[in-house]
Order: sequence, then C-alpha cells, then structure tokens
Amino acid sequence: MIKKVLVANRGEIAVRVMRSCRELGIESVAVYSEVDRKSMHVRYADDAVCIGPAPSSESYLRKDKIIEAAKLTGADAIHPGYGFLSENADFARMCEKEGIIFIGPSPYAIDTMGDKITARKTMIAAGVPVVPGTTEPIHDIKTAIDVIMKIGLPVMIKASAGGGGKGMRLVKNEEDIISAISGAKSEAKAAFGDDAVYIEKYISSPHHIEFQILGDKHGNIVHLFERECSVQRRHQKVVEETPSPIMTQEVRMKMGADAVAAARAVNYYGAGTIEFIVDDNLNYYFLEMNTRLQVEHPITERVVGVDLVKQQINVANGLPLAFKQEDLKQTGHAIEMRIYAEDPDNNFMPSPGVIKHIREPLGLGVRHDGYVYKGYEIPMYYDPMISKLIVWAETRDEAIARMKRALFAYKITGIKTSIPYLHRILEVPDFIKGRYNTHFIEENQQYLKKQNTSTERSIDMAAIAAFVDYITKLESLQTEPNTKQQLGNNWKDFGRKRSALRF
Ligand code: MV4
Repeated sequence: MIKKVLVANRGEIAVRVMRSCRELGIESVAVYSEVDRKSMHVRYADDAVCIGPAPSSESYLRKDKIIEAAKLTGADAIHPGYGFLSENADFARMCEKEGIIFIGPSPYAIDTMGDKITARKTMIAAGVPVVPGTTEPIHDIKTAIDVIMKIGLPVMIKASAGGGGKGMRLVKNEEDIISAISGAKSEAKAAFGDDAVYIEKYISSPHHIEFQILGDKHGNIVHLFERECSVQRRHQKVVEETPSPIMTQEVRMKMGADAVAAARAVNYYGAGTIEFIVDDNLNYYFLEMNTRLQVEHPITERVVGVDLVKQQINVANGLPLAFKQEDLKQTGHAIEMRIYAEDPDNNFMPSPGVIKHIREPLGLGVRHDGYVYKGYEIPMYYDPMISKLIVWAETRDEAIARMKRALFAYKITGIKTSIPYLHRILEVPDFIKGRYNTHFIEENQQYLKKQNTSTERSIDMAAIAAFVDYITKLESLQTEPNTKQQLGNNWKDFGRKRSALRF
C-alpha cells in the first residue's frame, strides 16, 4: 500500500493532492523549482526537494530529477497533477521501471489517447460517435480535397499530436485548403515534432461537454456525469458547471454509456475525462480524452460526492472501485470559476507580483482551492491561475447567487486578478438563462468589457479611500507616534456612506 506520495507539480493542484494524502494518512513530498521555495505546496508537504531552476524544462519537466527525488525521500508513488508530466507515457513507464507507482492510467492508454488519429480510430471501433472526417493522416492534397468535398465545407484541420486547440485550422473556402493543410502541418511539426494532421467536419456553434470517468485495475469503469465547459477564452476554460444547463436525462445516460465505452476501449484505469462537442440538437461527438485529473474536477466531486484524488490513489493501490454506476447520482448544482493573476482590462496581461493582502471567501457551499498567501510572490514562470472558486447549491439560480456572494467577499491586493471579469460573466443574460455555447465570450463582449457601474466605481473609490487613510496615518505617526490607536479604520465609514449615496 502507498505510504508516501511525491507530487510532481506545483501550486493549487499540488496542495489539493496533498490534502487527500493527509486524509488517507499518506505522507507527501513536494518538489519545487528555485523560485518556488516559499510556495504553499512546499510548506504543506511533509518533505520537499528542490529539483532545479525556475523554467519548467529545467525543473517540473525533468523526469530524471523527479524520480531521483522520489528515491531520495522514499516515496513509493508519484502523482503528476495536471499539465507538466501528467500525460507523458514515457514518464509513467520510467516510474514503473524504477518500482514507483504512477498515480494515473497505463502508458498504453496515455499513448493511444494522446495521438488523436489513433484515438479516433479506437473510438470508431468501440462504436462511440466521432465527428465525420478522416481516420488516417493526410498524405497528399488530392486525397484531402476529395475527402473535404465529400464531407463538405467548412472543415477543421487538426494536428494528431495536438489537442486543446493547438495546431488547429478552420477552412471555410475551397481556395484556402492547400495553405491551411501546409500551415497546420508545419505548425504541428514545430510544436510537437510530428506533422500528422487529420480533417473533421466543422461543428459551427458547439457546446463543450465532458464526462468524468473512473476505472479500476479489475475492469470496472463508471462515469461521474458531465461538466459543461463552454465558457472558454482562447481555449482556456473560465467557468465550468455541472449539471449542464442543456442536458436531458436521456442524452446524459447515452453519453455516459459512450464515455464508459470510450474508456473501456483502452482498458482505462484511474481518473479520466471524455470530451464531447455537442450541437444545439444534442447530437454529440467524441473530441478527445484527457488522461489525467482535470482542473475542474471539484465540481464533480461536490455534486457526486466523491473525492477523485482519493479514488485515484485507491485505484493505484489495486483496490476495486467501492461503488457501481447505479450508486452514483448528481445532487444540486456546482459552478467553478478560475481566478487568474491577469488584468482583464488590459488584454489579460499576466500580473505577477507580491500578494499584499488576501481574504478568501468562506461560508455555506463555498470551496476555495488555492495556494497563495499574504506576502507570497507569484512567479512569472508558470500558469497565472492562482485559485479556483467552487460553489454548490440546490439549484442553478442559487449557485449563481452564491458565486456572486463569494466573489464579493474575495479580496486580493498587490496584483490584478480576473475577479471583476468573473462578476461580469454572472450578469450576462445568456449565462443567467443557461443558454450559451463555445462562442459565449466573443458574443457577449458588450457585457464583459470594462464596466462603468456603480459597483465597480465604489470598489475603485474604496481602494482610493483606504490608500488616502494609510498615507494620512503614516504622516501622523511621524509627527505624533502615540496616536496609532485613535486612528481606526475611518476610511470604511467614508466608503459606506458614499456607496449608500450610489456615487
Ligand atoms: C472543433 C470545433 C468545431 N468542429 N472541431 C477546440 C479545442 C479542441 N479541443 C477542439 N476544439 C474545437 N474543435 C470540430 N470538428 C470547435 C472547437 C472549438 C472549441 C471546442 C471546445 C471548446 C471551445 C472551443 C472554442 C473554439 C473552437
């Protein structure tokens, strides 16, 4: 049985994994780069090893150093989190060769699903619906044009080694076919060292709906229902919710069965996600499988009542799943919003820096998965996501109200964050109605650009008032050192009175 887990990751997900380890009585080991010495995941862990300089290529992606750290600390398993080495079959193989348990799927499943052309073929053989298109790499333009004329324009050219939107081209006109294919091929070659591309019919206004699945090493596979992830900006998810507002019970059961069939086709064990694109008539098509724990896993945990990290560890230990499909159900509604250290009003420019003050939201139905603290400096080397706010309530409307309340209570100073932008999303009529697809962000720019509402103005005014108060205090402390106690937080009264007047 696993006694000590090395977490080959950083930030919020490293802390998230260690929390479940602690509940299971398992020790945790952090690995960290030189700029992450003071990161929360290092403080939380029972043991920690520095694995190199800041760039991930010299630290979090160094398979050899991570395995060396596991041996040094006596860790018997490695959890890769998401990103970094989480979908690297070679790393999974190296771990097993060194006698370390890789907490994740088999290298075979990672490889098969990592190559999108092989994944499509495997899904067709398993009877899972895929987007109409090719099942072999495109070798010559003539065959490509024949195929495209058969399926009809518009089409998408996708890199077989890609995924998540990398190396993708949309072709609307016949005259653009040749340049799109050669462009996609050279982009794929440069990005992945593999220029294989395939063609799919373009689905014009799709929803992105994914199914969480969980399998054990005894051939049991269940799904834990769907997550609606259509609110995306440049292939980055911004909001996720479950249940999906567009789903029917009938389609949910069919998609769930297909998700399980997809996983079964690669003898999947561990946690994984089947991504589908879904049109307005609820026709759905397999897009790709993510062979890792995902960022948005907490909404599933909350609505289904399962700790996914704990299940990953149990499966890695060889235990059978403790529940069957019929034991699982969805209760209530959960929404996750990702908080980024970015300035939404300056083209989402990353905003690294020192956290001067942080107050995290609390209260009924609120979960906050983060890692930054007062005085912590966010490094510029990694993903700017600093935390995830997850709320749960009986109904979708109540969950939205609860998310607004949680965002209201979330205060961070020292850096810019996406919090104001997230507030705006919750005011968009189509979001409130649950009527949105993957074009939501581009179609609702009028609501999402910098607002001049009384709420946003009073937040600015409160910050100015606090600053004036701070300077005033500093000055009086210099002239009259004993007046500190009398000063109080008089700026707050100022802020309250002014907002009552709705300035
Ligand atoms: C598509 C598509 C339309 N038709 N494939 C983008 C990310 C990658 N996982 C696949 N993506 C898409 N593939 C066909 N045949 C539209 C998208 C797409 C998209 C998908 C999910 C969520 C957001 C998206 C935003 C733009 C395009």
